[in-house]
Amino acid sequence: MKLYEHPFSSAAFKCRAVVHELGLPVTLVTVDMMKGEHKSPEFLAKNPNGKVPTLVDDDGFCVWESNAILCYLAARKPESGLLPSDARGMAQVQQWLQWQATTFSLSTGEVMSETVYAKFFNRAKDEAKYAAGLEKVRRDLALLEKTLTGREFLCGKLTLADFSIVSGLFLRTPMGVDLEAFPNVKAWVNRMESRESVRKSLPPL
Ligand SMILES: N[C@@H](CCC(=O)N[C@@H](CS)C(=O)NCC(=O)O)C(=O)O
Repeated sequence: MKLYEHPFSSAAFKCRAVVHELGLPVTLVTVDMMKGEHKSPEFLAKNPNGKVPTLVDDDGFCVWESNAILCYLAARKPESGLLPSDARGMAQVQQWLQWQATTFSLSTGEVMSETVYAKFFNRAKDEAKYAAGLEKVRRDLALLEKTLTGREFLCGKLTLADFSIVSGLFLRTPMGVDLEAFPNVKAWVNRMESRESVRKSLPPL
């Protein structure tokens, strides 16, 4: 399998972490986004959205959207328990994957846009947009804080939900996101970032 990705993409980061966690034979292929490789006809044939990450299996089967890629990877090793097969366990993981895609990726994306991306693209930070984004991130962190009361992981034990959601926080320092007011979240992020699979997936910052 090949994972087309970029070191600074949070969506790619979670896929790399699950690849390492499961020890799957996946070759990482960096897509040169500055050169627009992700919009080339060759890449669009794999993912018509022109985005990373994109996974291509050995027989040419393609899957895109990072949370779908996580499910495809976890299905290779069901014994890992990262994607439970019982109805309730699976629904709980899906609940968090969908919350990540529809809610947390948007709030963290707004903050990232006014910090990391603004700096990268040499554009001025819009303070009002930044403040509004940060408020939404804090709203989401409060939900995670409550969920993590008395639990080590979001669904009780380690699942795809943890990898998917923690990916929104790996750039928290340049994003100006402070976890001091969220001790359960802080402990959980530290727990996740102490895993070798996650550490190996962090980009050189
Ligand atoms: N919802 C997608 C988001 C993927 C995404 O937005 N990737 C960014 C990099 S983090 C990208 O490829 N952007 C290029 C573009 O939108 O043109 C996922 O989870 O895979």
